[in-house]
Amino acid sequence: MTGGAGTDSVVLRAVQVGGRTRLSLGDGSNTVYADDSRFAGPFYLAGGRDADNVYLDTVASTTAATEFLGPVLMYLGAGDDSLTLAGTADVHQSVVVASTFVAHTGAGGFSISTSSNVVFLFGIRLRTPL
Ligand SMILES: [Ca+2]
Repeated sequence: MTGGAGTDSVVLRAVQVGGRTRLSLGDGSNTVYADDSRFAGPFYLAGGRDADNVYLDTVASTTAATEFLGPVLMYLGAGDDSLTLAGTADVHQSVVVASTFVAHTGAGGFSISTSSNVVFLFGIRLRTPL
């Protein structure tokens, strides 16, 4: 999926991706929601300049987690970016990561929010190099 220079909003709800997921959203303020979804292959997300906000399994009152079985790589680019991993209202606001999870942030601010419902299998940790 490729977005242009304008504002892009991507909502993935109960999506099952068997292969590679690639979201190249370009400049402009981009927002990505993924809930109750399963990404079996590598997950790549690139935002350009401007603010990018990524919400992974933050919708309450669902019955499933969001699972990343392959490596996750995000380039959020310049601008004030945020990454929210799971909500706190119920246990099904949950993110399961089975491989690596790397988020690169560019110039500008970056905030990350996680909850206890984030599970990194095999001792993998979230890494956010600047
Ligand atoms: Ca959920």
